[in-house]
Amino acid sequence: MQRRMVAAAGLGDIHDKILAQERLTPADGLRLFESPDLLAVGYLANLVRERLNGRRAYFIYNQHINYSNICTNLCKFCAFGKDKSSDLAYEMSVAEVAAKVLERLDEPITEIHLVGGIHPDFPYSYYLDMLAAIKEARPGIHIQAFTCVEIAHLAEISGQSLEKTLTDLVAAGLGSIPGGGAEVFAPRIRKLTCEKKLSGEGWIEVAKTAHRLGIKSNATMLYGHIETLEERVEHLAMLRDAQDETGGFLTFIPLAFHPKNTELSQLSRSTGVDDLKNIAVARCFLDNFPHIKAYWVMIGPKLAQVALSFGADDIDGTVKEEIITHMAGADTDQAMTTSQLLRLIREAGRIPVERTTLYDVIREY
Ligand code: V47
Repeated sequence: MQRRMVAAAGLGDIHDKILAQERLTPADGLRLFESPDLLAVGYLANLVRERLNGRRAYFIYNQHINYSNICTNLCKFCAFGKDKSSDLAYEMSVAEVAAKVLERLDEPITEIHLVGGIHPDFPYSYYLDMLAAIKEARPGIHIQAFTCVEIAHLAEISGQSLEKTLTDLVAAGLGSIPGGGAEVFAPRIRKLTCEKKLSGEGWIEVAKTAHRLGIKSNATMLYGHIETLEERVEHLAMLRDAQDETGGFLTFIPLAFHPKNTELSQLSRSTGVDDLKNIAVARCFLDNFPHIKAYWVMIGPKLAQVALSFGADDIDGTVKEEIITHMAGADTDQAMTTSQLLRLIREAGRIPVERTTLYDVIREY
């Protein structure tokens, strides 16, 4: 029956490729994005998802800390970054960051997700001290910190190579790198929305350098603003090529653009169909990525739950104190409890698995 549904959607040849574990071309990726048949695309993605991850759905007990929103890039799609002179600008001292960690020592947090803007004045030592202070406050914790954009900035201010910078960061406590800052790699999009930001090639270079040093990282794509479907596929193809070279990416997270309080506030929010398509096409196209994450903060817990049958095998985590998306108008909660996550996953017919950052299993429920 499914075979007939996929054939009726004109995707029979892509179905055959997926069954044969044959790589999809960019033209195939584009056809999946263009297909009006969400269920057919979702069915294909679910085949890949279940082949790679069975019925498991991962989550993590994590804490987000955004050490400062002061940023020199001021990207048009971002409501978080502020000029130093803004009334809404803030920065945390190293002691304040450590205090945030100490506040929650009674919770079984396994990961700190630590990112911020491109600060004009913080010295290199601030970043190393911050990692060390977090480790001192909570020695067993895994710190997933600094997007590739921040790492390129740290290399610049330290006057060192990317390799040496990453080695310093790991020595101070860095465990892995989150997927932010990728946006859409196409130069056209970067020029129109984030001209000052590290280029797409630069982002990939930082990720690949980290991978060569044994540091794992994630990847994202910010969709639903002014990018074309071709540019989305191009972005995915660049990630797939990089992953072929290094194998260091853990998970891909499509990020739904939230327009409120941004310079693109005239745009509308993404639709549910587009949110699910981004998950599903990514799952079909990124055949060398072990995981695809439906970040509930961005698409809402209800759609993230449905996404677990459209290619996603991870729903992120407890999060707590999410700022970046909420500044841009997200109406989701700022945190979820383990029991809320378990309920979402179980009702989706999946097996909840609490994981570490590196996808080691802590507990299968
Ligand atoms: O880098 C900025 C994006 C990212 C908006 O690696 C926006 O596991 C939507 O990368 N609407 C930060 N998105 C979030 C991020 C992330 C989140 C959760 C898990 C992981 C992971 C990574 O959010 C930024 C930027 O790409 N962003 N502004 C906005 N208005």
